[in-house]
Amino acid sequence: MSTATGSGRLSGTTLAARAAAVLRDNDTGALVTASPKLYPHMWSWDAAFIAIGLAYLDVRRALTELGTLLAAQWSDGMLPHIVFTDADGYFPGPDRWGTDTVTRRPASVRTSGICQPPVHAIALRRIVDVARANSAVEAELAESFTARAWQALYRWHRWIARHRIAEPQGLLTIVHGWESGMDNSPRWDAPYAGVRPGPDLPPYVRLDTLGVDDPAERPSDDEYHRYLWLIEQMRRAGYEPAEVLATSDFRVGDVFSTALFAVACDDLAHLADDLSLPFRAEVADLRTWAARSRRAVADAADPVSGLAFDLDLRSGERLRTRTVAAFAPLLCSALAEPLETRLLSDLTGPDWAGHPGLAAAVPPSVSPRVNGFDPRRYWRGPQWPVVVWLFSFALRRGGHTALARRWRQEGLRLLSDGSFGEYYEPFTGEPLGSTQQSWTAAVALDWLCGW
Ligand code: 9WN
Repeated sequence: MSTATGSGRLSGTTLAARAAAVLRDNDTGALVTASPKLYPHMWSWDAAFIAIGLAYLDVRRALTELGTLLAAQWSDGMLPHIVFTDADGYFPGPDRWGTDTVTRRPASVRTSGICQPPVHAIALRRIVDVARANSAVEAELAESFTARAWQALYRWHRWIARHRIAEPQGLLTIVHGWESGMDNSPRWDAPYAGVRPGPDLPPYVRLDTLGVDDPAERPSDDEYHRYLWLIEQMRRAGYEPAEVLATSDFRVGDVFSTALFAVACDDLAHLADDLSLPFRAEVADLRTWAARSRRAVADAADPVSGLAFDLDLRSGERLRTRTVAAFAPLLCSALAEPLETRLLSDLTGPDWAGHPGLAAAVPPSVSPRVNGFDPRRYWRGPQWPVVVWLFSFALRRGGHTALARRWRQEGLRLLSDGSFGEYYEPFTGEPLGSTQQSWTAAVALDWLCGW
């Protein structure tokens, strides 16, 4: 564990203790809310990262987190992006989603009707590794959970493969910016321009802007109107996967989610092999989906820069916006040399993590040198610890150990004031959005205790 990091910053030990306190304070027993004020529910991809963080405190509790999410899985395999608690204060809540009448949703929980990036098998594999390093008892707990949960995770991946892989390109299709986890990223500006809210959109009042110091740190009202319209369209389509794809004003092939799907498929297959689980045909499917997705990311990459670009499936337009998601090939090792080195030097260079003005040398969500970069507004410029963690983790696995360690160090520097911001102003290091954000605390724990 690292020691003191400099003036005004917490030592590694204190930071880990504070991160653990965040997860404990946000714990309702069955789930850790994404944050106490702004997000008092469980979010799908947050839960995966949170489970990794929990593994350093209590493996059993980490597995419960994944179990809670899987208990909300719809009967067709979809893992919903929000599992609602009884708390008020978040909009859109379950009534607005209107999923109560959907019979594919388990009756015991209220959920949203879309999904988020499929990082759960990546988390489970990580937790198994942590458990094995901890003790034989925890290893046994994690392994037996894996044997029990494996098929549910497979069904989740199969749902994606069946309903959300758009051929011939093979990219994972999203039907709402929220499904990417990068809600208002400029990646989605062009597709959102084609979303035209109807006059019959029921009225609503935003609550999210009340949970932050400055509403300018959140998406705009105009963006929210489109977000709500897409929900309305899906609700009218009964959240039927084929009907949603046919009727949604937003249908985009997402390179970042595709790369994560490739890695998650391989990790789930690896777990079955590692534990000798009797799922040979399913493992073969997973390997096929992984290879197909990796190829789709490679095909989406520019042959000169290596940057991978999303595809608007409605207009056919390649979305050449320079955001951190364009480095998706690095997540799943999709590119051969010299393109991988090209991408790495771009991402570490002055347009990105090597920009001379950054408070911590990790990639922001959008390059400061791109028109429209906004250092304070959500996914349009700030640094997101969880994204940095994903790249550091992938780079370490891919053998780029020195860079992975550097980003771990710089990522910890970003978090070292101990407030666990949702995202950070890249030039000042100011925490923005929510504080006590659970997944930020979780990645801090992994960087501090697992490397
Ligand atoms: C909408 C919970 C979630 C994250 C997303 C992040 C934000 C929600 C919101 O918060 O999205 O899903 O209301 O803004 O963009 O990645 O999972 O932390």
